Amino acid sequence: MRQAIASTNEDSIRAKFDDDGYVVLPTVFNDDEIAVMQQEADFILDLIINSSLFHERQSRRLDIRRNKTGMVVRKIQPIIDLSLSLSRVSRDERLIGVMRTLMHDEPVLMEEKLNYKQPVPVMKFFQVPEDDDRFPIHNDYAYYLFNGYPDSIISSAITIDDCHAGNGTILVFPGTHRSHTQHERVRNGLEVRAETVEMANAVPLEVPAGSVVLFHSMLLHTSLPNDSDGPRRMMIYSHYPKAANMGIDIRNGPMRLVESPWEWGYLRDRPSDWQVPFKVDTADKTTA
Ligand SMILES: O=C(O)CCC(=O)C(=O)O
Ligand SMILES: [Fe+2]
Repeated sequence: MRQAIASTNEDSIRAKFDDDGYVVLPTVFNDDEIAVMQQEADFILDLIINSSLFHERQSRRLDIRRNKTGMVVRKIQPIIDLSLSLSRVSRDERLIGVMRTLMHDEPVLMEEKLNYKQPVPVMKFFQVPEDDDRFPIHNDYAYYLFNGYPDSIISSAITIDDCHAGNGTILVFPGTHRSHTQHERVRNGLEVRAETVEMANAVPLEVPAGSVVLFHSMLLHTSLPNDSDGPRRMMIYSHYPKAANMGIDIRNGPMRLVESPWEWGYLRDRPSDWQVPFKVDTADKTTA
């Protein structure tokens, strides 16, 4: 497999993005900022799982799976209405400035998610079929197409843990962003046909916590299950160029409206002696 190469100045960032469809900006966020992101990720995980258990109703924000070893939280989406710090990150000039250069326009947030790939104890309440935390080979534009969104959307993945082949980091297929690849519907979403790509051309994003990886919406990517015993957390924000005039929070707004009363209900109504059933356990397993 090839190595992901980091870029640091504007010309090389643009050249790399244009050539390969992605660019790595290593350690943009410092250790203190990473620690805050980790605390926020823990807070959101605690809130979403415990409020689901409290109400005996699974939050629609939660993507949780039963795998061979137990359970794994694959993703929580959307999330910035639950965390002031992670909301601020979506507007951070260190992200927005580079995107503005690449888009030639003002980036506007379209959606955001926190991909945890975090092992959790088996909780019988969550009735989910056996599955794992991989993401099939796809580009994000295949999803945007359904809504008629433009291919000029750029996603930025911010690593909250060190990411490497052993914990299910993202694998990208450089250069595949130049045209859209046909997808097929599979159990987990959308996927390209296996013969479309050579796995030998996949580049693992082996990057430390606090890095930013900017992706073109048509770049093919995938990830394998996280085989480590700690989480592999990445925030992924997607921004559109203002000229595309897509409105505010079209994709996730309705979900926030449905879910937030359940979360407020949990925070306000749980008895003070209620034994919290789920405790986040990342203490000595995070890799930042
Ligand atoms: O987090 C990952 O490994 C991949 C995520 C991804 O491709 C997506 O959420 O669209
Ligand atoms: Fe994706």
